[in-house]
Amino acid sequence: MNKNKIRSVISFSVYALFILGCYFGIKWVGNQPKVNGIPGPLRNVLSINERIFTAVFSPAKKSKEFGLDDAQKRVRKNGLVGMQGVINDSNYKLIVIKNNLDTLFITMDEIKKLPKTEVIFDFKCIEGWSQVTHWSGVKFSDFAAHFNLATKSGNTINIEPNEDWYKYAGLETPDGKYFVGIDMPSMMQQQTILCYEMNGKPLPNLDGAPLRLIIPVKYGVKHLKRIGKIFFADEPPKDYWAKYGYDYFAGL
Ligand SMILES: Nc1nc2c(c(=O)[nH]1)N[C@H]1C(S)=C(S)[C@@H](COP(=O)(O)O)O[C@H]1N2
Ligand SMILES: [Mo]
Repeated sequence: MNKNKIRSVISFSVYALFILGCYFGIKWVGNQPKVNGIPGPLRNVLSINERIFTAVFSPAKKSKEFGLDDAQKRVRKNGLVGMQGVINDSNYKLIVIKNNLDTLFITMDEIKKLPKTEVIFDFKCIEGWSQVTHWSGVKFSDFAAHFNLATKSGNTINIEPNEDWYKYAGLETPDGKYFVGIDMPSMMQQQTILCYEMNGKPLPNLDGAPLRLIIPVKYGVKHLKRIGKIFFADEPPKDYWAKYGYDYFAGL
């Protein structure tokens, strides 16, 4: 064989080995035990992402905000899981499980008495669309400080990440059909709000009335509409879309 032929044989073999490697590699990943709906090795990549994000995440860092004129007047209504029927302020109480011994039932009047903040940001859905939208409500960190939530001591004074914090908050619709789990640093971030107004007006039913989560550091999937219950845990609470293989952290 001349030099050129040898070169062709070598490059063909390398190529063939590469293809075989890919084939068996993908097969191997696909055959690994599933963790939360996707093969373990892929889940590990997502978990590593989550660890890196969490390590560099600071609640002091803000998502980009926009002006009033940038905000869409016609806001998309996307996910409708857990949104059957209508709930008014008057027949609503937010259930907050502080810990095993203590559950609060909080009215919209109590929530609206707390300082109001607004946020105008680029709302991004994992499906690919985004729009600048305008929301108002109470900062979750103010709400937590007022009712002494999210901490094991039941004395919520420090909004910087600390050992006293539970690691996660879990939120669910009143019917329990849609649910999310969120890491506490993102929950306590200063732009995360329990929201009851959109474009300066009471939140329309399908946008999440009477109360929804707005959390600009996360993709849309985490912005739970119509909050029925909030609880705290050190283990990741169940999460609707993570169950189908989406990234649990869903950070931006
Ligand atoms: N209760 C409830 N909240 C939900 C969903 C849902 O299906 N049910 N979908 C989520 C998803 S995927 C997105 S993108 C946003 C959409 O919010 P919007 O309808 O206000 O645009 O809501 C989130 N919150
Ligand atoms: Mo979404």
